[in-house]
Amino acid sequence: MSDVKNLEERFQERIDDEQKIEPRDWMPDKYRQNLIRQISQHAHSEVVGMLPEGNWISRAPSLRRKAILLAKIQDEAGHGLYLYSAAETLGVGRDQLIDQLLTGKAKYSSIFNYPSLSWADIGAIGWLVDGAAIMNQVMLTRTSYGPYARAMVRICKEESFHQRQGYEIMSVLASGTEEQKAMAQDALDRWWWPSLMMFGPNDADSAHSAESMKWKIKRESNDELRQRFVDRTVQQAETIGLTVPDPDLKWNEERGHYDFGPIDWDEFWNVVKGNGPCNRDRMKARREAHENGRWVREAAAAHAAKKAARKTAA
Ligand code: FAQ
Repeated sequence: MSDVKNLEERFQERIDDEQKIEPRDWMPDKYRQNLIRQISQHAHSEVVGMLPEGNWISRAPSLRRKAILLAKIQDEAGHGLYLYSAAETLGVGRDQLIDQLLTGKAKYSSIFNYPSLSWADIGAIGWLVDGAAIMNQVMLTRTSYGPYARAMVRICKEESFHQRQGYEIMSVLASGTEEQKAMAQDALDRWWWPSLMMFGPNDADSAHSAESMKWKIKRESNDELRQRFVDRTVQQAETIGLTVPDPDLKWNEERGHYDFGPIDWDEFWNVVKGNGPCNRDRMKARREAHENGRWVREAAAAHAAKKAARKTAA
């Protein structure tokens, strides 16, 4: 048996035995590359994901709502940082990852290419987008790569607070005036289908799933997680008197799940390829932020170099 085959078999045994893989452990190159891809796209999503909500900081309806929204958005920045750090443990530089985002080589979640048009959208983002994010990320607290799994534990705790604050905004609006209720319903109508798309293509069309499941990077499939999200969220909508915008939605007694209508995959791929309503704006905002932060990075690097030189001289 060749050495690499031997190593690969031992690696798979460790995965099957539920051992965590740590940065200095041997791993197949494809495992490393798959993780760098997923973790960095996840990090980019957290950072780009600040933009739709950032749009409402100055227009939050009260000081309390503004403080909560600011804290939530800062949490997302923190998630991006933990995730970039986790990706760096795999031997890739942060500059390289950011460059991949800014040049359009790396993806970020399709959901952040939709506009936040009203205050109710901030409720819908917390309720549905963070709700979908947690549904997917709870399994990632048990992912096989140690640094990613550990980052996800804290992220999930924070996402859970985000989901509740979004649902609370929606429930206050839904029990308010007719106009407020209509605003909440309109936000649900616009964010529902894009939220279902967040889970990625159907299992049959998911390029990475087979390998990611074998290596326990993912532990549940895109469709399983999407179904769980639908089952849970439909009941939450009913509780606050809102209607999920899907005429085909129906409880299926036999399956013990809701059946739901077809997802518009053309829309999904169109958004992923850069043609969603806000893709260009999002990338422009990120590129400008990167340029505007250049002097801070340069000053920090100069400071670090001076400190290191002083240490060597001492
Ligand atoms: N958008 O083979 P699969 C958040 C791509 S965080 C764009 O099924 P995989 C927090 C996929 O990359 C939200 N692209 O891929 C927050 C692949 O392309 P590639 C992000 C998508 O990786 C809340 C291709 O399609 N969460 O929301 C999407 O096995 C509020 C084939 O797909 C994570 O990143 C999509 N929706 O499964 C922040 C969680 N779906 O790379 C602010 C970690 C798929 O070959 C405010 N990631 N693609 O070029 C994962 O769990 C997985 O990567 C999946 C996709 C499940 C997203």
